[in-house]
Formats: sequence, structure tokens, C-alpha cells
Amino acid sequence: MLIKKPSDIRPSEITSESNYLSRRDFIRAGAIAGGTAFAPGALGAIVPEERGAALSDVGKSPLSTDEAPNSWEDITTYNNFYEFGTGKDDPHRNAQDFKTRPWTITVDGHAEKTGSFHFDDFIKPFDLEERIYRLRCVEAWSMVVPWVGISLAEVVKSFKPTSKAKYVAFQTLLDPVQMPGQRRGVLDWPYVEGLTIEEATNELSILAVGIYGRVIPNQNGAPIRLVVPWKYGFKSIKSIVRISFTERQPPTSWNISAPQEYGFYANVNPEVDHPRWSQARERRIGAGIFAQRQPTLKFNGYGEQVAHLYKDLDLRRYY
Ligand SMILES: Nc1nc2c(c(=O)[nH]1)N[C@H]1C(S)=C(S)[C@@H](COP(=O)(O)O)O[C@H]1N2
Ligand SMILES: [Mo]
Repeated sequence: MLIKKPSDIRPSEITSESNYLSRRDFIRAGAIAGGTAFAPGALGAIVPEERGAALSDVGKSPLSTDEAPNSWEDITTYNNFYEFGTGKDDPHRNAQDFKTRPWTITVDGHAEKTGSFHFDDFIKPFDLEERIYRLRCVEAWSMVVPWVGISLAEVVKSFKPTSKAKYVAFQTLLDPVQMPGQRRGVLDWPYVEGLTIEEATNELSILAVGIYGRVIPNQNGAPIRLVVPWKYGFKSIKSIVRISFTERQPPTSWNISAPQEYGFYANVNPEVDHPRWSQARERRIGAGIFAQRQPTLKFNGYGEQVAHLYKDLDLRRYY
């Protein structure tokens, strides 16, 4: 593991374009990236380490927010990824050596096209886009993250789901050897999540493979994770190995764990409190300790794109 003092890091290591990659080279990028973002330095300070390889051909999106993104440091050291521990700083420390190559994604269920695909082949047909989205955790903190991803709608359509496909289910890797958190019964492993097919094909839903134009760090869900910005963060499942088209609503990890606290829909909603805390306001990470908690927006501010999906749903009952 490389440990560097901040003064040893040349700006070129962070911004160099010499190792820009085409999507075809993504597989090598992941191998180079290794996942590392930060390592504890002398005296316990956190100092920047090598960042993942830069991604090329990343388009911009009108769906991005113009709010200021959180720093790379905030986004990659304050994480929820229980497979690597339940503390916010556990994932970035414990996921450094997580192997995301080779990586296979299996697509099954009610679709014309199914099968197992190498990560590279899986993402190759799709355009990489930057999507700067707000992320609102159910724990009442938030961030703004400049994801790089592919459209989930495009992915779903490419597998030609049949009329029986009413939901899309996702599963995280099960590997207790690499994921120390899976040796403890905090959740039912593997982590599973799901969306309705309408949610999965909404223009906002993406599968993210990068952050800040670089290969996504392990702690953020490498090599590929879901991002559904109008729902609480726990819906955005990390390190996906299986995508299934189902007729029935699939089980979801936090709902299994505490059904009275976490529903299937989990739309960000300041009007429906968590049984143990208010959801009316949120703490923006990086805003400083004296900053006021800011009001939480319904659907995390994405109502224009998604409110129609829920016009006939009682959001108190289907929380
Ligand atoms: N497999 C898996 N996916 C997960 C989680 C997890 O523990 N395991 N945590 C979720 C929660 S609660 C949040 S808020 C987001 C956090 O994503 P980030 O660490 O990239 O900010 O990931 C979600 N996806
Ligand atoms: Mo969360």
C-alpha cells in the first residue's frame, strides 16, 4: 500500500490525462485503480493516496444539480457499506484490497436476453455520463456526488424484459472472506435491493462506475452500483453481481431487517418521519459543524422527474 504525505503528491497524479482510458480499457483501469483512495499516514492522519484511473468519453447531463459537489475526501471516507463494517470510516479502510476484477454480473428472470457477463462487456454498449446528484441517507445526512454512470433504463431495455417483468432485483457480492462485515449477522447477506420496472427505467436511475471522472473506489461500491437519487441511500445497492427481472416485489435487506422502519419504496419524504427520528431536515456533510440542518425536499428534490410514479400511492403506507 502506498502511503504518501500530501506534500509528496504532485498535482499531475491527481489531474494527469496521460492515463485517460477508453471504455474498452476499463478492465485495465480497474486493475490499476485497485480501489485505494486514502491510507492512514503517520500520526493517524488521513492523507490522500493514489486515486483511481481517469475515465474518458464522459458526457455531461442536464439532470445534474448545480449544487457544489462534496469533496473526494468526504465522498470516499464517510460511507455506509456494512459488508466492510458499520462505522462510517470502516469501508475506506477495510475495502482497500477488495478484488473487483474479474467481476461477473448475472442477468436472469423475465427477459428475452439473460446470462452472465464480464463487467467490461456488460458496460461496453452504454455511454458514460456524469450525473451530479444529491444523496440523502435515511440517517438524515446528505451529500452531493458527481457520479459517472450508465443509464439503467438503457441497460434494462437492452435485456428486453417481458411483460411479466414488474420489478428489477439487485444483489451484492456474497464473499465473507473478503467482506468482514458478512461474518457478522448485522444484515441477512447478501445485501439485496429492488425497484419497480418503472423506477428502474426512469431517466434518473443509473448504474455508477465512477466518481469525479475516475474509477469508483471500492468503498463506494466498485465496480458497479445502483444510484436512485430520489430514494434513501440504502436503495442504492453497491458492488452488484446479479440483476433479476421478477414478477413479484423482491425482498430488500433493510425491509427484512426492520420492516416497520424501512419500506420497499423508501422515497425521500420530509412528511413521513422515521419511527425513531424526524426526516424533515438533513445535515449536509462538509457544511461545517456550525451549519444549520437544511430542509429535506420531497423526493430529494427530484419530484419533477418521479412524482408521477407515485400519484396513486399512499406514501405514508408505502414508505
Ligand atoms: N451492498 C451495500 N450497499 C449499500 C449499503 C450497504 O451497506 N451495503 N449501504 C447503503 C446506504 S445506507 C447508503 S447511504 C449508500 C451510501 O453510499 P456511499 O457510501 O457511496 O455514499 O450506500 C447504500 N448501498
Ligand atoms: Mo443510508
